Amino acid sequence: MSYTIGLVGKPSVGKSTFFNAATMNDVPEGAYPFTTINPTVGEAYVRVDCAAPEFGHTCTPNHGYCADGVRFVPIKLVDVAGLVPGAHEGKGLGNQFLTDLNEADVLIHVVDFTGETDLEGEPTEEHDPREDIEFLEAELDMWYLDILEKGIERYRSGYAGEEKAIEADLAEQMSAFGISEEELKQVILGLDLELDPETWDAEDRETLAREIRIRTKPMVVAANKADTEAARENYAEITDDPDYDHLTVIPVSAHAEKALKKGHEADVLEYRPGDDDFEVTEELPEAKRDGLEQIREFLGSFGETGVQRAIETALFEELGAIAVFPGARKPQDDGTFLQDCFVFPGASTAEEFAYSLHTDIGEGFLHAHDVRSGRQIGADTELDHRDVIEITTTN
Ligand SMILES: Nc1nc2c(ncn2[C@@H]2O[C@H](COP(=O)(O)OP(=O)(O)OP(=O)(O)O)[C@@H](O)[C@H]2O)c(=O)[nH]1
Ligand SMILES: [Mg+2]
Repeated sequence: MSYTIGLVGKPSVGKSTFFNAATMNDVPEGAYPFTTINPTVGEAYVRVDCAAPEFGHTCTPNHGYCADGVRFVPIKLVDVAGLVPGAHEGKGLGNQFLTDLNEADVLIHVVDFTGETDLEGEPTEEHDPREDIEFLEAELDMWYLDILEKGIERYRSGYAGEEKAIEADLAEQMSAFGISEEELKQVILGLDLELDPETWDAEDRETLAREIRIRTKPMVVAANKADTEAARENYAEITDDPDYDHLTVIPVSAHAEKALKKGHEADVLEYRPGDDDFEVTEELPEAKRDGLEQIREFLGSFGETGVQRAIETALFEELGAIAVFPGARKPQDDGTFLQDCFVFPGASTAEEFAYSLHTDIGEGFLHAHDVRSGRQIGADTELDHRDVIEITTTN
């Protein structure tokens, strides 16, 4: 399986710039709203400390790449059109692209922290980025509520005479949310609601829609344009505001990440995505040098450009995913080593891991070994991040 991360936010916040920086694509960027209309899916990466050096080996990745002991494991990133207030009623480009976001397992909300764009993405001054955070959550909630209302409507019209469990039927109607029957039941009961839509009033339905949204679309905030003074001031203020403690806010400069990656590609500097420094390897004109020194200062104060951190925080912390290496206790004859590194749900068991590799491997599961310790582990053992696991099957 592969995870998809969706970039959301109002127009002109830097979603496409972030996307290009992370995936080295070239989708149009512009200081005017709705530069992006159609969604683009690209390959970005999450960093995982490679396990190969612990075995005195270098790895041979099938997907992504490895740079000085850091595996860059591919994941999908989606860039969509900007979202404006009222999108769920068709404002701006409407909510067609919300449907594109349905595929996303987790969201990065890109926010222009300079305060220099209004809620429609038009230039302004001293706009409070907190409003962006509020509006986006509200807009997503209304989109969820629309789907929930439709699900309830369909459930009502189809229910008569059916013997199916109520939550099974409701979960089916709400499959657009990507929520399982069991999860839906938990959410409903967790809110002290009955398993019967007829008993829910308007407020219950709103609360339920919001709860389903929070469960199915975890989110981090990328405080973008942090290379500007204005954005840094807002970042300091908002991360100090106790009302926003529940959010994970990561300072980001999509511009800086893009400049460093382009420089690396053009062989004028050496930079590994997510690192806290880089090395200029060519003579450069003064203006370029100055620009790079400013980026170096930024890295000095924030530790990195924030693009990698935002992606990894979304996947590993908000979503709780883990990365596991399928391995073998004996060396492979063909000289390959740790070819794969898979990202999948945290708390997965050895058997679930086997199934995620292939149904046949899952079905034939006999036992597994932790390759580091050589110890045998059972089917129900929960795996940890960076485990190296060998599966033995009956076939
Ligand atoms: N200073 C600064 N400007 C940025 C950064 N990222 C993006 N921008 C600028 O912000 C403007 C909008 O960038 P886009 O990437 O087109 O924004 P978007 O969110 O994709 O916009 P829509 O497609 O219209 O929704 C452009 O002028 C970018 O150059 C950044 O990290 N720092
Ligand atoms: Mg765009």
